[in-house]
Amino acid sequence: MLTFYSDGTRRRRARSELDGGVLVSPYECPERVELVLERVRDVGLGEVREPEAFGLEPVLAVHDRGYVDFLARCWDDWLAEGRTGEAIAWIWPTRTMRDDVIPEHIDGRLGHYALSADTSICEGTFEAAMASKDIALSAVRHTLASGAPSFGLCRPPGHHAARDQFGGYCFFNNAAIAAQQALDRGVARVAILDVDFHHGNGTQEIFFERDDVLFLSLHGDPRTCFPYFLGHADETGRGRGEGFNVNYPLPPGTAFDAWSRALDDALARIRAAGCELLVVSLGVDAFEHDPISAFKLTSDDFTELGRRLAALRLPTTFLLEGGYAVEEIGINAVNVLTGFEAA
Ligand code: SP5
Ligand code: ZN
Repeated sequence: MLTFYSDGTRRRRARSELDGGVLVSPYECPERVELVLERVRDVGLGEVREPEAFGLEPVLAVHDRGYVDFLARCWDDWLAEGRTGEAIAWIWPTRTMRDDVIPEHIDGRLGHYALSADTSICEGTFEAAMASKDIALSAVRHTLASGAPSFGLCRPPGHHAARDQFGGYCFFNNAAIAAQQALDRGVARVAILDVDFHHGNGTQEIFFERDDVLFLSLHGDPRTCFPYFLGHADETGRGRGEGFNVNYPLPPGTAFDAWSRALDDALARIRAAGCELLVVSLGVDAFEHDPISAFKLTSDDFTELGRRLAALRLPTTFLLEGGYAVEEIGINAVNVLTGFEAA
C-alpha cells in the first residue's frame, strides 16, 4: 500500500494546549507522524510518496472562504497585536449572544471560528494544514485512479474541523475534502467511517444534509467525552441526508467486543448503501493506553479492524486522525493497514 507523507506536516509545532486549567505541551505533536512513518518503513508497507499541491479549490469545496482566510491570516493578525503566546480563543458567541456579525478584532474572530480552546494557532499551522489536506487528496486520487488502497499520513488531523470552525487539533477536514474530491471525480456515493475515539463532529456537520456521503462514527459518548455537544445516536441526518449519518456513542471503558459489534453494524450499513469508496478516518486513540481517551482496544485489535475493513472489498483510503499514545502510534496505525492487506 502506498503512503503519502510530507515534512510540511511538521511545520506546526505548538507549545501550548489548555488542558484541565493549565497550559501543557500539546498531545497532538509532530513526533506522531515521525513514528508512524518509521513504522511504515520498518514493516515494509510500501513506497512513501510526496503529495502533489492542489491549492485551495478542493478546500473551498467543503470549507467557508471567510474561515479559510481567517486561518491563513490568523498568526500574522495575532502577532500584529504584540502577543507573545500562541493564539487561543477565549470568548465565544454562546447561546446568549449573536453569531451573525463576525468581529474584526482577532480575539473576536478566534472565538467565531474556534469550537474549543484545546487548539492553539502558532506559526506554521496554516502551512501544516495545507500539507495535510494535500496528503489526503493525493491518497484518495491514487485510490480512485488505481483502485488500490492508500494511506494518507495526515497531520494535523481533520475530523473535528467543520465548514467554518477549527478545534480538537483540526483545521481542514481532510476526510471531507477527500470525499468531496471523489464525488467531484464521478464517484456516486462515499462512505466515511470514523474510528477515532472522538466524534467526528466536523465531518458530520459538513455532510449532515446530504445523501452522497454516508458518515458513520464510533466514539466515546458525548455525555462524557469531547466534543460533548454532538455525536448522539439520534443525529441521523436532515432532509435528503436523513439516514446517512450514523453515530455509535459508546461508554468509557468499551473494549473490542462491544466496539466491534458497532463496527460490524457500520460495515453492514456501508454495504447496504452501495458506497463506491471508503474513506477511513483512522484515529488510533481508541487504544487502551491513550492518554486522553477511554476505550480499551489493544494493538492486536487494530489488526483485526484492518481485516474487517478489507472484507468490504471497496477501494479504500485511510487518513490519519488522532492517537496520542505516541510510543505505540506507529504500531497501532500500521497494524490496521497490515491487517487490511493480509486479508
Ligand atoms: C483529532 C482528535 O483526536 N482530537 C481530540 C481533541 C481532544 N481535545 C481535548 C482533550 C482533553 C484532554 N483532557 C485529558 C485530561 C488528561 N490529562
Ligand atoms: Zn480523537
